[in-house]
Amino acid sequence: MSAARDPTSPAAPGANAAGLTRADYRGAPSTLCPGCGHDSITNHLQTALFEADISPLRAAKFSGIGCSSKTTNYFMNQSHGLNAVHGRMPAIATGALLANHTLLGIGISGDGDTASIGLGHFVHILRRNVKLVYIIENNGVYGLTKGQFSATADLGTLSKAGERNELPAIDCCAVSILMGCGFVARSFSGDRKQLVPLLKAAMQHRGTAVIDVISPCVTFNDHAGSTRSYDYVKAHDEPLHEVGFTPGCAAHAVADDEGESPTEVELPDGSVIALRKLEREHDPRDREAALRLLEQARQRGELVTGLIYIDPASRPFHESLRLGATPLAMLPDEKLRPSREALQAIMAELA
Ligand SMILES: Cc1ncc(C[n+]2csc(CCOP(=O)(O)OP(=O)(O)O)c2C)c(N)n1
Ligand code: SF4
Ligand SMILES: [Mg+2]
Repeated sequence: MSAARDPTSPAAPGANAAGLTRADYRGAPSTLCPGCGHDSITNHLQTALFEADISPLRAAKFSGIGCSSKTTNYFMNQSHGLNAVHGRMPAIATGALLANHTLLGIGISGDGDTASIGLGHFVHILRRNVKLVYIIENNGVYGLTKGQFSATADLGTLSKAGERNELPAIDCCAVSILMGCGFVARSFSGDRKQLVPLLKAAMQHRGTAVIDVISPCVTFNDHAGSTRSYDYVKAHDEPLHEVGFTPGCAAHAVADDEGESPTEVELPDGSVIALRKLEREHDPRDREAALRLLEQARQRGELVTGLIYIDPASRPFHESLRLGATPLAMLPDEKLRPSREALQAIMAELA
């Protein structure tokens, strides 16, 4: 497998615009339990990266600790990658992407990694709006340490041993919206049709793009009484819309058989997210409506999936800091370090 294509050789059959095949987006073989939702997400992520013509050499993968955090090893094995301490993925990603904001950053975290031990770091990456696709592989438990409830476990859900969770869940989508995040989606690891376009849209977002993906743990949280089992999620999944994504082109609405056109959200690069309504009305550009939607879903025990909130005018952290076009990592030493004279002048002032 090679992600660095020789421009003089003809592209392989089935290659994308980067000259790469689907196989170039693979990583090491998974060591997760067969049937784990996290592996389905890896598969959909590889598809999205391939279809979006991403160059693996221009991408950086970040994760924390947990079964979910092992995911970064299972795709694009020629990309940069960094596996952080439990819950610290956002801090590591922030540093790396400030050093080079031209990389495509992909962060993979668990619900424990993000909402339990890492919540403090999560809210600050959202507040800063670092340009990063932030995928939460949410199974409601600490899978790696054998199935304790995480902070996203629903009140009243049962553990494998029959213990009842007595604490309310933290909704990572609601937290994200409240913290100013401009791309907030929820999906299901088993819904390729919804998740692949959401991932492609997230890669174009100018800021942190959170996708909270419900991802059942077949070993510790797939039993009756759990609200994260495959059966429960399939029975309660309420997709908001059919999601389409067209990269880098002008908007064009195509009416369906009933004459209804999709809602189109145009991103700054000209890409278009097309949302074809299903049962209910929801405009993801309306922040208050997005928060109301999540609160109603919580009260009714529904699992709404799709694009919940988007602000296409979102301003990424590197622009707030006015970093300029050249990444810090590429600036020569003389631009990064004060001269000996400048340092001496500062020391003299402080003396
Ligand atoms: C500082 C620290 N505390 C606790 C642990 C033990 N630990 C490892 S993974 C994990 C939870 C992982 O849960 P989650 O992020 O939901 O990932 P999953 O395994 O469910 O995919 C815990 C508590 C650790 N590695 N480091
Ligand atoms: S323990 Fe659960 S989360 Fe971890 S690999 Fe197995 S099924 Fe997946
Ligand atoms: Mg988990």
